[in-house]
Amino acid sequence: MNTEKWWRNAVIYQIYPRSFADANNDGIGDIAGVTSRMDYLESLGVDAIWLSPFYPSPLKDGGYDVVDYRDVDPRLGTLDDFDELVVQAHERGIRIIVDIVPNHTSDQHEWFQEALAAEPGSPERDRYVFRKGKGNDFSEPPSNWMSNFGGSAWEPCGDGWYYLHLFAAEQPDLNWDNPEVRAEFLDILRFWADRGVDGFRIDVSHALTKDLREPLRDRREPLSPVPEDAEGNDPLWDRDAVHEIYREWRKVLDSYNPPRFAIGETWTPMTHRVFQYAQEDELGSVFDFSLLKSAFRADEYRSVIERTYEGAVSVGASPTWVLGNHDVPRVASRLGLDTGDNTAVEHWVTSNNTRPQINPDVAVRRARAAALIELGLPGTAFIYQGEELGLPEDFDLTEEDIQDPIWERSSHTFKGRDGCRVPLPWSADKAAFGFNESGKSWLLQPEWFEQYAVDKQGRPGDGSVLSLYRSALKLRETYMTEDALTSGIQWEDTYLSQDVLEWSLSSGLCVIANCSGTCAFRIPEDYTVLIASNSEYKDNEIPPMTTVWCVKEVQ
Ligand code: TEU
Ligand code: CA
Repeated sequence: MNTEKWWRNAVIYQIYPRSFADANNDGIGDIAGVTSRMDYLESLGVDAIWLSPFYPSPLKDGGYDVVDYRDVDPRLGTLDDFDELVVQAHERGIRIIVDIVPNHTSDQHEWFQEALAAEPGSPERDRYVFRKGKGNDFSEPPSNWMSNFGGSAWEPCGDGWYYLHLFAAEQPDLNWDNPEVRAEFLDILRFWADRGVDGFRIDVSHALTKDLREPLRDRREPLSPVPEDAEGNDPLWDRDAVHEIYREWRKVLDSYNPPRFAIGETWTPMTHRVFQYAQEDELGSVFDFSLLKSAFRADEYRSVIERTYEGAVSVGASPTWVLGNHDVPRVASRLGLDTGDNTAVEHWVTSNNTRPQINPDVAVRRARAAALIELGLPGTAFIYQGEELGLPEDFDLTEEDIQDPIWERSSHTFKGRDGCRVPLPWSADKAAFGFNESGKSWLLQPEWFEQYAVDKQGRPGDGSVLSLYRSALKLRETYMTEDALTSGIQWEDTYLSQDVLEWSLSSGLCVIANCSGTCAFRIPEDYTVLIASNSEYKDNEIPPMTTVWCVKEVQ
């Protein structure tokens, strides 16, 4: 048994700390707020929480611009608060994962400030990527590389020199060819592991190393974050050399008892290359966003599930499943986008700043059904805060409210990413819906958050999304065994319809998802239904857009 590898069938809950709970009433969620809600997390039944960055930061990218990797932002608390969080979580058997952002620092980081003040060619500048511009007056950027957030990836310093940033200009990229940078991050990992942290989520883990040989190579499609060379030779993304870094990290992570968990965020096409990050001597786990990107269709779900499972297992890892995070519109809206031919789900990334047309009833039914698909799969399942409440995306934020840099700098998603970062509703009748007691909130909550509040949900049998999640997580304790994970997903092709997805696990759990928008299907009498994604379910008939978990009677 893999008792050391606790994450193999774990449910990991993602917390965006600024928006979870605010203990000191200043309108910004904080570490003590997370600790204050530990009973809630325990009653939900999660195995671990992953905290998005809480480090000191000017918040030019929601905290993914770090000034000090070994401290807590004073607005979010102190290291003592963090230590207390670890104690409280561990007492309840909940593990803690922190976010490491190694591709770039904040421009306010001491190292970058030193680099700006230092001479070109100095050791201070060599921690980042500085290059002279092209042309007689150096007025052209050193290459055609583009930032993921729009515009050139090269920011001019004013003296003919430029620095590289694959995200916001306030997020200069580190130079991972520099041994000092490598040593620093090994030390940061030790700092948090020594404080009792159980694992790490690695931000843009496929970036880090770049091809910085002169002359710099232009990219064919400068903006695309998709590697243009499938075999590790893109100048920026998913280069072979990045794996050396993680082999070094793994030695540090394995020097702890138990070994520390790590998962790479590798937002790149799902090819065999992605799973290299999940090799045992590297990070050991990698995010797979295919389920999140999939249309709500049986055939598409089946092919992404097969690919994810096989890819992970081929390197000895456990598959990972995600329906949402702080970067994408919430699943309870996203799945209601395409009411027609059901193929337009990708639309949310290229929405050109037009308001998506959502059918809310379809969205919520599908989100419930998708939850039981996700949680019915063996492997590591992620829940993004608020998903367990069925919380939809807030598309009504005003220009003054929005803080996400994507909003100004690219047409990545409609209104950027803040619509999924609105502070959670805890109590329907309180100011700021119980996010704090002052009623202040760094992002205004819409009035309709009331109906999604935690205290409006979760009573056994109330048919709420929260009850659904709690029941599903409870059932996972019985059915998501190590044997179910290693024996694999047995697909049943034989009956019903092409709109129906059915698989079973060696533990006896059988999952049936009806992805049809209109037809109901009757399942045989010898199936006992344990849980259904919507409360209309009765008499072994699965309504449209519904998933059930069942067990077959033993003959
Ligand atoms: O995201 C990595 C990333 O590639 C994002 O640009 C992603 O493609 C996009 O948000 C999808 O809509 C990570 C963090 O999750 C994100 O919040 C940060 O902004 C980014 O890294 C830079 O640190
Ligand atoms: Ca606060």
